Order: sequence, then C-alpha cells, then structure tokens
Amino acid sequence: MNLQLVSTVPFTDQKPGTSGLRKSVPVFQKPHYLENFIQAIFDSLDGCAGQTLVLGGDGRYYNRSAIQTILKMAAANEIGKIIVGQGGILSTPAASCLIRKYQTFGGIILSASHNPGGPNGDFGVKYNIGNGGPAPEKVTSAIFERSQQITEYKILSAADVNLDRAGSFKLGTMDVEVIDSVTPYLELMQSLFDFERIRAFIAAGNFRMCIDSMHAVTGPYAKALFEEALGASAGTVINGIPLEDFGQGHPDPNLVYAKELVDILFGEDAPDFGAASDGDGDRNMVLGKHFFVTPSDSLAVLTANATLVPGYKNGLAGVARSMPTSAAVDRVAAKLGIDCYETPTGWKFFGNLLDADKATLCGEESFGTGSNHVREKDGLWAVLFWLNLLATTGKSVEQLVTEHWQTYGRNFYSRHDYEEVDKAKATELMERLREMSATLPGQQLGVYTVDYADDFSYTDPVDGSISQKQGIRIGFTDGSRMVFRLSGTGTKGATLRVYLESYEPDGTKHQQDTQDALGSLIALANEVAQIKEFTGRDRPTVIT
Ligand code: G16
Repeated sequence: MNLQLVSTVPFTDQKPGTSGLRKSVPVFQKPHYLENFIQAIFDSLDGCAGQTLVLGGDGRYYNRSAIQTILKMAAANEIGKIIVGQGGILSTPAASCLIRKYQTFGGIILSASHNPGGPNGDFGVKYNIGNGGPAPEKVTSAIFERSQQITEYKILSAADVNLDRAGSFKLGTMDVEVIDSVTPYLELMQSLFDFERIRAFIAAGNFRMCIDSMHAVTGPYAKALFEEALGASAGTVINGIPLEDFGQGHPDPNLVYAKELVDILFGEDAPDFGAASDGDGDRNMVLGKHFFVTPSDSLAVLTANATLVPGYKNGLAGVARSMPTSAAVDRVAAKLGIDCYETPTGWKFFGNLLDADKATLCGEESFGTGSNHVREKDGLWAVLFWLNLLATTGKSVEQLVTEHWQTYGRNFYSRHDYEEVDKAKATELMERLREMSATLPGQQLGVYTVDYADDFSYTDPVDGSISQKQGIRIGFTDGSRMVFRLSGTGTKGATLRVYLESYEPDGTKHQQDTQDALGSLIALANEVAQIKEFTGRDRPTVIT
C-alpha cells in the first residue's frame, strides 16, 4: 500500500453553507473536488492524527464511492480509526449518537439532506465536532480558508474496504470498524421514551399510523423502532428501503413533497397519525387525521408537555428556536419560567446552548426538532415524542394542538419559498430590504405599523461569537412579523424564503385557514419586497 501525494489547485466554491458543503453530484465528481475538501478538513483539525472519527451518509448516489475515497485519505492522514456505518449508511442523528457514545474526535457525514439525489442530484459533506454536532462557523471558516490554499492531498492506494459486512479491518495502519448503527440509536431512544406504554397503546388496536421514510435513510431505523420494538403492524413504514435516488422523489417532509403520506392522512379512512422524515433523517413532519402540525407548533406542544415523557420528566433547562421559527414556543417558555433563545438558522447554533445546558429542546420551522440527547435535529425522536404524548394523554394530534392554542393563543405561521430564482436578482432584493430597514420603524404599511426592522445579528451567549446578516426582520406593533432570507442549502440559483407570522389570542378565530389568516400580511410582504419584480414569479414554489 502506497501513500500518494497528489498535486491539486483550489476550487473557489468550497465555502460551507447552512449545513456543510452542498453541490450537485457532477460538481463533486470533478477530479480532486471531494479530495480537496476532505484534505482541507484534515488539515484544519488540530490534533486529529491517531484519533477516531465516525463516517457515513444518507445512502444517496455517490455515497459509497466517496466513503472509499475518504477512508483512504484518512489512512494517509494518519487518522487512528474510522467507525463507519454498514453499507456506508448512517442517519445524521445516528452519526451524532455514535460520536457521543464512542466519544470520538468528530465525524464526517455525507448528505445533502432533503435535496434530491441521483447522478444529477445533490451531494454534501459536513464535519461534526466531538460533541456530535455540526462544526461551528469558526471551524467551517477555517476549512474554507484551508481549501483556498491547498496544493496537494494525501491518499493511500489500496483496495476498497467491504462496507457490507460488520467487522474490523485494517487500511494501512488505520483501523476501520464497520458497525450496525441501528442498535445504538434504538437503545438511546429506549432510554428517553416509554416504549412499554407506546407498545400497549398500539396493541390496544384503536390507533393506526403510517410512517413515510421517503426511500431515504430512516427506513431501517423506522422498521426497527415502530414495527419491531413497538409492535406496529408490518407495512406501517412505507418507502422504507433506502435508494440511491430516493425513488426519484424529493425527500423533503413537507406538504408538497411528502404527497403520498399527505394523501393517506387527508384521505378517507385515514390513520390517526402520520409522519415523514427527510433524506438523512434529521427532519420530520407530523400529521394527525386530516390535520397538519406546523413545525413551530410542534416544538411548542412538545415543550409544554415534555414532563409527560420519561427522558424529560424533570423539566427543561430552557428552549431554543431559530429566528424565523414562530414565537409559539416563547409563550410556553414564559409560562414555564424557562429561558427561550433565538438563534440564526442552522442547527450548529444550538450546540453551545445544549452543551452549556441552557437549552434542552430546540426546534426550527424547517421541520427540525431535537434535544440534548444528540447534537443534531432528530426526525424519529420527534415522532416518538409525539407517540409518547398520544399514548400518555389518550388525545388525538388535533386535540393536543387545538387545546394548546386555547391555552396559549395561536401563532398563525407560514413559509413561502421561491426556489431556483436568479441569484443576482435575489441578492439585490435582499440588499434593497437591508437598506430600507433603517427607515421602516414607525412607518405605516397598509394596516400595519412597523415596530422594528433589522438584519438579524446573533451574539452567542456562551462563547460571545457574533453572526451577522442572518435575515431581514420586519416586526409590527400588533406582534405580526415578516422575515426574508436566502436559503443556505440550495444548489441551483437562489431560494428566497419569506416567513410570515401573526398572533391570534381569540379562540373563536383559531379554525381559520392559515393562508387566509395571513392574507393581508402575505400581500404586504410581496409589495414591500417587490417579489414579483425581482424574481419574475407571481407565486411561491412551496408553501408550508
Ligand atoms: C439545514 C440546517 C437547518 C436549517 C435548514 C434550512 O437543515 O441544519 O438548521 O434550518 O438547513 O436552511 P436554509 O433555510 O438555509 O435552506 P438540513 O435538514 O438541510 O440539514
């Protein structure tokens, strides 16, 4: 086995976005593209020689070949040991679970999350640090800087490792351990939730559910959890075999892309509960019979009822949500007398709060919820949390949510996405709003008076690091709000996200349709940001 030093030149586009480096597969397949980024990771990690790393991905196209490359590069860079998921598969939360369980130096996760896969789909690489969470900005910036100076990378010329058999192997002097990642994840879930109670609830026979893995990574985990450990009938998990192209679907669990599940839950003879997860298993969508739970409400309901779940029975240290997520959870935190933190978009911003035990539950409007059990959002964890609440209270999903609104009032909430729009134009739209924001406070816009307007900036309360330009917020005196930001996870053009929220304390008005309730705010957002003029679109691509 020979160590090779391969000459290379930097690629200028290797700056990680909201969650790692995401590009189309053909970009990652360019000669040296993947290798440069991986070498930049190894070069910027102080003291990684001799250490253990976790490695795996969501099983999308290019996963297997990238893993073989990374293993050979890790061996050449004197990494001590790599723990890799069998078949190269690890859901993102399972990877976080393994990093923490084996106290490894960190891990490399291969995923483009909810983006489509296949030879012309997307691929991604993300580095997670020793707490199991996504690398913070100072680490991703160091990786990017290194990628801009790279002149060579190291790789071992060796035969491929057999990823399909659990066991221990040697690659040069490096140890490779291929493991089944389902069991440790299942054990972690069993330590948090009342499996016996959920099992009895399902066995009683008055409850039916459907779990959609969208041909992505959660299939094996979901079958082990729901059909085996909890005794749900065979076939409860649909689309449960991970495919390299996700069955040509878009593995994003929302009302548009999880259409098969939505049709089942909103159809005749619908089951009582439905849930979907995304490409790498960190997102979730929760549905009741003919009922959609917005992710922001899901976080609020889980927070309000957390003490009913064994893992959280002693209460929560605090909660955190990303800035564009609705303030529904803030109201719960206020009532519970716990802190509520508002962070920029990106799970990496929750890491310090979780490590410092300032927050126990975290959530985002983008279908992400999680807790301090790992350092990633966790789709199946959220599903189990809901099941535990349903089993304990005997209430339906709809009852739990509508009763919650009666207690706290309802935060009507919607996100409008304009996907694949012209990047330069979208940037111009944002620049214009940024400039306008200084003059907006006090102005009357339609029926609304502007209370504040700014470009969100965050100072991490633990390490003092500052993150600026995280989205334009325009808040009104009646508590309504609109937020504009550009996605940091798309790979084609730009995606403009418009987040809309209003608060309704009056219980007699909670049954309104969300788009109707937000109608005048939506119209105002279109006008203020001149969305049609800048994007050429007269309606969003996706509304959630
Ligand atoms: C990632 C991040 C999330 C973020 C989401 C959307 O999720 O981990 O924190 O909310 O992207 O980001 P954006 O609005 O910039 O597209 P995932 O599931 O893609 O890893």
